Amino acid sequence: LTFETVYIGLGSNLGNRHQYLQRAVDHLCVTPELGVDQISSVVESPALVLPGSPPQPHYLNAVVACSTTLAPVELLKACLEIEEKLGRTRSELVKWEPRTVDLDLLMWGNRVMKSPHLTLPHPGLGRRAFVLIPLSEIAMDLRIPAPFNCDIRYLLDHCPGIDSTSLTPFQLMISRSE
Ligand code: PH2
Ligand code: MG
Ligand code: MG
Repeated sequence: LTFETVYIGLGSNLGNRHQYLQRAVDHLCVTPELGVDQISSVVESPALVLPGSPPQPHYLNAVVACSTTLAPVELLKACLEIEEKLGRTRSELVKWEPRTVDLDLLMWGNRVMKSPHLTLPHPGLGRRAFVLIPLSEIAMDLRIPAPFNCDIRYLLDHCPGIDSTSLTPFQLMISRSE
């Protein structure tokens, strides 16, 4: 059985944002064939919105490192199920609506893939301070494969929005069931 190290980005900008992130972690912790190994700090940033769309509440974001035997698409499905359990709704028309919780598969080992439903590594990873800051905290030496082909530090050094992304005192805990 091979365990892959995977990184999942968590985000929330609706309702009790901290509680939604913790509940997402709790659901990951009880997901079969998956263990949560590390959790980053929680950062806050203005919502990145598509050009021309109305402003949105600020986001809390964090990144978790997990070990799993789930294949990429199985893991994606598990993440979508957690979003659904936590009241996430998706509009057919509007992309990037405010959401209770968002779980994004950032990296699955060093797998590179592009399909209509899943691209690895996550295509937005290099331009998102709210991903790179927490990710670098738990995986500073991580090398990101194609099309990035560089390490986290390089991406951080070239990322916009660093100054508008701040650490918060919120903490997320790995829930251990006896
Ligand atoms: N996620 C989005 C769109 N915009 N902005 C911030 N600050 N954080 C996010 O997680 C985020 C966003 C789409 O998933
Ligand atoms: Mg997202
Ligand atoms: Mg998403």
